[in-house]
Amino acid sequence: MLPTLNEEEAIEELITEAHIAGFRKILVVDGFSTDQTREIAKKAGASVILQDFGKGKGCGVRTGMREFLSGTAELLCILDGDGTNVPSFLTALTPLVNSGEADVVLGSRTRGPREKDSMDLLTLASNLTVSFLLGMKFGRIFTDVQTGYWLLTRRAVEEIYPNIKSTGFEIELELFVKILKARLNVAEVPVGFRCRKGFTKFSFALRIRNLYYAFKYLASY
Ligand SMILES: Nc1nc2c(ncn2[C@@H]2O[C@H](COP(=O)(O)OP(=O)(O)O)[C@@H](O)[C@H]2O)c(=O)[nH]1
Ligand SMILES: [Mg+2]
Repeated sequence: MLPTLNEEEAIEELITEAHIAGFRKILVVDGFSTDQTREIAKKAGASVILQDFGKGKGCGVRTGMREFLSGTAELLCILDGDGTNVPSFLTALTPLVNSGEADVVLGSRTRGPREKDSMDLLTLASNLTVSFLLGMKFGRIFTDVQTGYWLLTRRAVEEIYPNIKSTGFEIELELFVKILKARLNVAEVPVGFRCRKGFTKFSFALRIRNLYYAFKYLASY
């Protein structure tokens, strides 16, 4: 699943990469882009749906999870649709779930090879800090809980989907805490991270909003 909002510069190449990496079904869940994202994604061979529940990335991810649950696939992969995430890193992780070692795999961008200037120092520091503090709540060390790279088994999606309420960028924080609270087996593996195409939708105001959620989850779990 690729959540998208105005990603016409990135989406075609990303879908091609995902096909090459071996993804069988590519679902773009679009947040009412005003550019050519949906048209380009369809032409590139993806299934494209519009998100429900309202505005924001969280609504997109929830719509994608619901769509996944209505089908028969065993594994759900989530990747950002902006060209920063490299699909082949996720397909390389499937043995971890196929062997039963993990129900959920997170791709850690802070531990993996990062293209120069793909993540500024402040974002890197805040990702590491929030990950460390939230991980400690569950007695584990994590390095990138706000990652866009997720691999989930059907069992994991079935378990957490009914409890996921996020509308915006706090979705990753919520996925993380609910997955750990459900005592699913979680593995974290380094993944590559590239410079974005187009422009970020994670504005300063939305960053502050996410900080609020980080404190909220730190206080309540
Ligand atoms: N479906 C959907 N996707 C969104 C929305 N907002 C952002 N995204 C996607 O979520 C991913 C992460 O957003 P991005 O702008 O790259 O944030 P950043 O990675 O934190 O800078 C990208 O693939 C965006 O296109 C939204 O409202 N709906
Ligand atoms: Mg991004």
